[in-house]
Amino acid sequence: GGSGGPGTGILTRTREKTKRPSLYKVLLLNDDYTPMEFVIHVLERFFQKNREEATAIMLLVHTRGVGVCGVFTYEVAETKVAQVLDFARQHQHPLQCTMEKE
Ligand code: TYC
Repeated sequence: GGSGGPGTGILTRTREKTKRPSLYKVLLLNDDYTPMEFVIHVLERFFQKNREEATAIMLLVHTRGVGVCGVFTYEVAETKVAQVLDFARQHQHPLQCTMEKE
């Protein structure tokens, strides 16, 4: 429905339909140098995966080249990517992480 701005005489349209936020997949990319154990640790630490889930995702990335760590709103996905890249650089691993609109 529409409503007027108070006392302005200007009519503005009020949108009542709830919009869901767009979601983004955070992806891990394979490389030849990052240790498997480090990737598992990243998945546990930043994506709340248990050891079994983390190992499965790591192996999928290792064999297929890319894999989904989780799905988040834009800001959360952006933060996760930055955290993973920072952490990998701190440990001098070339691990790559990116995001993609779902
Ligand atoms: N391919 C790496 C190795 O053999 C392991 C690895 C898995 C690296 C997943 C990155 O996103 C990755 N040590």
